Amino acid sequence: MITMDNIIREGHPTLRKRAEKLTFPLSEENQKLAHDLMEFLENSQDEKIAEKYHLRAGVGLAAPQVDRSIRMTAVLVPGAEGEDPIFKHVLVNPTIVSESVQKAALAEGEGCLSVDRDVPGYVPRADRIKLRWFDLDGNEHVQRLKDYPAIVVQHEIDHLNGILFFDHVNKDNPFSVPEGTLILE
Ligand code: SB7
Ligand code: NI
Repeated sequence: MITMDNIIREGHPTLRKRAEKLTFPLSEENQKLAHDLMEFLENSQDEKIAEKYHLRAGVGLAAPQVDRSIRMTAVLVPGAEGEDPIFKHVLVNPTIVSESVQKAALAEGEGCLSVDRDVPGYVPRADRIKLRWFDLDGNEHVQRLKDYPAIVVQHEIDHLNGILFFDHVNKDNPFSVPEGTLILE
């Protein structure tokens, strides 16, 4: 299983690389990675397991964060208690087909499992995206996402392109955002 010891941190060169596109069929090794990434998210969101293994809770984990420079990421946005997850998929070769002009940022700012410090500030992103990806069997999917799930997916795709969330924070005034940006509570 993946634990925090397997997650590379800010300063590691892999986090700044553009990750490689995958081809199908996926290798056994990459299929196992897909499973392990999603298992980490499930474990990290289970209070008991997270405490036992000292896992920080996460809604996403991208392959480069475990030092595998390939275009794969797991996303697990939980639903309300007892409800199904809002978005739970391993994305292979994800791309944003189109995005809204409307920007949005989380009121809380963002954090990252690869960043061991608090970086305050708004991270302006597209509020709505049309996402295209492949599943583990090589089937293509297209889905529209908005607000929080859209922001999480953009954070994960950034990892595949060597970008970290604080790259988007305004250096002079971390809480200034483009005019009209929605602030999501
Ligand atoms: C806040 C947190 C995340 C995405 C968007 C807003 C995910 C944090 C976990 N990760 O480091 C995943 O890359
Ligand atoms: Ni991250």
